[in-house]
Amino acid sequence: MKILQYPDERLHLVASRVDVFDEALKTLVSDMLETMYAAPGVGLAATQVDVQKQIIVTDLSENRDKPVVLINPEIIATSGRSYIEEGCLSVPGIFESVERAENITVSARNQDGEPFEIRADGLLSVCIQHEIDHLKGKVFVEYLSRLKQTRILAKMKKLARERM
Ligand code: GNR
Ligand code: NI
Repeated sequence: MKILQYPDERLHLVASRVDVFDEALKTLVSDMLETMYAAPGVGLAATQVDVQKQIIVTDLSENRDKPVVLINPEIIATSGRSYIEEGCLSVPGIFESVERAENITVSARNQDGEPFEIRADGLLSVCIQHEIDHLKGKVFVEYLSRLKQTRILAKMKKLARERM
């Protein structure tokens, strides 16, 4: 699938909850995983592939064989603060740290519609918070200073020109 590039306005659309867990959803999840592995990235939100549904895929395993699929994710508890340098497949070449919760508990469903809870810390915690932001239409660079955002926009526009 094609990954939208910042500042594409579709990155600001808000995703809707998934209420039908059918074969089409499984196909979409598997296409998203393939897109994330090919990129390569450690996470991908449906928003980034122009699908306005609350679907996140991640895989932080070394062998890239332990996907975690989070549908309709909700952060139900947080603690602590962490600053980890983040990157984003929709904002290539930009790496900046952002304030996040250190530990999170998330409730979600898998692609079969089964509910589960996951407790995350470290990079997985940051990654899930980064992906949930995408579902709300928020890109991590929007936490940065105006000056940094202006510089990033200029860089992205230059990249877009070079792609043409
Ligand atoms: O591949 C990715 N790496 C990453 C590194 C630190 C914090 C978050 C991420 S997510 C990112 C993939 C992406 O853009 N997901 O939306
Ligand atoms: Ni991202």
